[in-house]
Amino acid sequence: MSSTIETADSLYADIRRGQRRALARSLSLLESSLPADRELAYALLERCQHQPNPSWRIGCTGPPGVGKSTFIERLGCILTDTGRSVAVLAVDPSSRRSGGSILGDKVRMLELGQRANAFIRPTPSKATLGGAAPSTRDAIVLCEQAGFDTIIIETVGVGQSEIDVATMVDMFLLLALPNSGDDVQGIKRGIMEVAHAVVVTKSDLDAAASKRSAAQITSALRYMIPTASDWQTPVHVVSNATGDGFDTVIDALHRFFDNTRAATIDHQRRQQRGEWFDRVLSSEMLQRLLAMQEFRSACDVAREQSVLGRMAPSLGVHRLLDRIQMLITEVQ
Ligand SMILES: Nc1nc2c(ncn2[C@@H]2O[C@H](COP(=O)(O)OP(=O)(O)O)[C@@H](O)[C@H]2O)c(=O)[nH]1
Ligand SMILES: [Mg+2]
Repeated sequence: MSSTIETADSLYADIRRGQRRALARSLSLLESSLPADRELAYALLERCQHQPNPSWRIGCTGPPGVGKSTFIERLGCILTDTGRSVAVLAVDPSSRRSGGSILGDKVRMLELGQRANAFIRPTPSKATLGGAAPSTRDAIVLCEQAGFDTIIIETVGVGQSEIDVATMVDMFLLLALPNSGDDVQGIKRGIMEVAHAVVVTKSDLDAAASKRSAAQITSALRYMIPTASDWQTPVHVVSNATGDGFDTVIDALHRFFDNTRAATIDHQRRQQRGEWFDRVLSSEMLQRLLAMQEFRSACDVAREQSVLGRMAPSLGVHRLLDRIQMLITEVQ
């Protein structure tokens, strides 16, 4: 135990000194499921200090191939040029299978990755809690402790995971492809509703198609519930290849973080932390209980009764939990 404390102390000190290797190692600890690593990760989180100046937490979503990585690379370079320090947490859908295909993203963010005030980190996506690994929320905190004032999260372009990322950032960007059709490219309403800005990419390919898309999205947004009462979701048209349109995106970031939402971000983060607490509580509680042999056996017995039709499943669970509650009360 004391060696855990010592290691956590020195690791945390190295993170605060801005040592990339220490930060990378800490993020690996967060992702690890080994008990010793988890202990150390928690010891690190215990040491994290409140950051007086809130960072910019930006989420970036959109279908595969829309240009998220390329967009983040360019945006990150512009932001580091203006003195910000940028950490990118990329979520790679295939890393679980191949164990290393994130290389593709790393290569694409080559320029940003070389900057002194940037840090790029692939995050393995664990299936259980959506496209961003459960550890991503803690990873954000550690990057901030390391001094990064801008955290950008790239998400996988599928379903629920996109919405999940929206609950861990301040500003959520949705990237969309230019299209020539007359529908809103099947972008799911739920995602549009949580986006703080929509960015149509690849305007260098067909400027007219990009404009058309932007107009369609703008009109679709009119019929949706606004993300926040004081913020109107802008629709930008950019080229990640040439950099066209990025000035409007940067302008929107400043309006969002410096003016409009500055007062409410703290409140929003409190709410996010509360909701995250509830989610971790319900998932961890079950895991811990199931790891206890007595509970597991009682659970198996009650389940079997339900399977055999001797007891309604709802009743089985109810009786089981009644017994647990009685046991806890007796111990007290
Ligand atoms: N012409 C053009 N190609 C782009 C643009 N943005 C991205 N791409 C290309 O689109 C492909 C997918 O980009 P990537 O950033 O990996 O998309 P992601 O899957 O959303 O991260 C790559 O080959 C990029 O070079 C753009 O603005 N213009
Ligand atoms: Mg990508």
